[in-house]
Amino acid sequence: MDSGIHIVGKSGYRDGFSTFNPATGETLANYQVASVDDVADAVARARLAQLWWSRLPLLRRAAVLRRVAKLLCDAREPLARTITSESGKPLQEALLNDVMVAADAAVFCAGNAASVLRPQHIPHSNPALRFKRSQLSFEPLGVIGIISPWNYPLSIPAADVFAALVTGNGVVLKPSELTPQTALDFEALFNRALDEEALTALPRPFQVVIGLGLTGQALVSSDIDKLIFTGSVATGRRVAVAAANRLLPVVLELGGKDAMVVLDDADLDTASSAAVWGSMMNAGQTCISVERCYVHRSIYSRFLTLCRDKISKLNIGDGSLPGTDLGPLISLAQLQIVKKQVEEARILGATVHIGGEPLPNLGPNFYAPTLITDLDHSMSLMREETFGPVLPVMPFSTDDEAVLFANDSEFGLSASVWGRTATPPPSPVALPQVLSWSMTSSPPLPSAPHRTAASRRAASGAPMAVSACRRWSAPSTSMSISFPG
Ligand code: TXE
Repeated sequence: MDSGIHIVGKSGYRDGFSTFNPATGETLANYQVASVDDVADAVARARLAQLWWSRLPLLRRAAVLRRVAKLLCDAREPLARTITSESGKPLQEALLNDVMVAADAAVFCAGNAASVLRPQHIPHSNPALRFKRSQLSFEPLGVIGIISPWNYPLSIPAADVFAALVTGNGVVLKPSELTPQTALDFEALFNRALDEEALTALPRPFQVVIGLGLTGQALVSSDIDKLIFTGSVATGRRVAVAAANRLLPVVLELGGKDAMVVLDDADLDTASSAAVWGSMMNAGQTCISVERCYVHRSIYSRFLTLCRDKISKLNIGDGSLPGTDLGPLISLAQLQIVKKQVEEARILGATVHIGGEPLPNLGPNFYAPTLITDLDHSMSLMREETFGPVLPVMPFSTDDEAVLFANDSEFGLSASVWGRTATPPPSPVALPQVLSWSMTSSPPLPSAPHRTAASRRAASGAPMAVSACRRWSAPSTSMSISFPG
């Protein structure tokens, strides 16, 4: 049960698998794996549906999304329960960071698609084209493939699903094998919204295929027109190679090692709360979580005392129980990654102030929230994505040193700087690899990219942004002639 799933059958392909509650280890459900043919069928259905869906006026597609937002809000409690049972996160996080973020994304896409996709006049001054008018319009690409992870099983795919659909595309989603039910519930909810909008035509533009990595591979090789993949660097690299082989445009979001910098004039109570929340939320399994914290030497020991105190008060347990602050990790495999990084750091001289070990008495995948210091950048804990409830803190002496530390990473996704000055010295310009930057730690907004084009290996593309709809469209130029008189 290492990976959190149990494969029934020899190859795990054309067979079935089971899902487990990460808090208790109990079996949740069994699923059939979608084969290459099943994936091809789903893509063909989405393509057929795209014909009628793309011909609907944009306002009608937006109305469907608004209906989805309402249904998400109405079904928030059962949806949150499903998310918690599959992912382990506390119910309030499932509600706020998955269900409500998804509803927000639906409303945002519905409200902004028309202006983002509005055709644009292309001005020119060529006298030879005096009687010609050019226009740039944004046509849907066709069918978008989405491969998504387990850490935000609803909000991560939903933002992309909505942007792609409102633009007039069909969508085929392959969710993580650890959280398939959330995706199936989402698909059912979207289809209900179609019915309620009197759009009962079949087939449906949004299709979900369930399976393991091979099903994802089948989607990459299928007849889709663009792909977004969110997951690990290793799998992302394989996906990029497979996509390159067939010249499939692909957007990759592969995680991060986000730095938090606390300046000497920061409000320590607020900054320490943010560090604890930013590193522990969703048991640290967030691509924009606080993975490294750099604190000015003059406030370092006070900051550590505050963090230690706040971590010691966290209520660890089954996320479905009221009052739980911190749930389990998603799987034993994820727990092993965290354990290995902390152990290695300890052997190399790190000091664990609190935590630093699994909590098997609570369940198979629990890891104690951990505060750790005496670190350096040779340690995997400071270089590789940890994706666990660990807050590593290092002191710095000057702003330049803080910037050097923050930039010393192969990843680049987001960062935060904490201080009282309106424009802190380590500005976004000084953190060149950071793709989004904030004075606070916050959940992503549908209107702002937290994933942007980058040469760093973490991300490419900015799907959760105002421009998201354009990413799922093909800009096309048309020219018309109008002679005077
Ligand atoms: O990811 P995988 P895993 C990071 C995090 C974590 C690590 C591993 O550090 O420890 O990745 O997580 C599908 N072709 N993130 O193992 O394997 C798979 O079925 C096509 C960061 O869960 O990358 C699932 O749907 N698809 C991240 C998805 O890829 C394939 C969130 C992700 O699985 C495939 C999650 C293949 N060959 C993990 N193999 C973030 N950025 O938030 C697997 N898949």
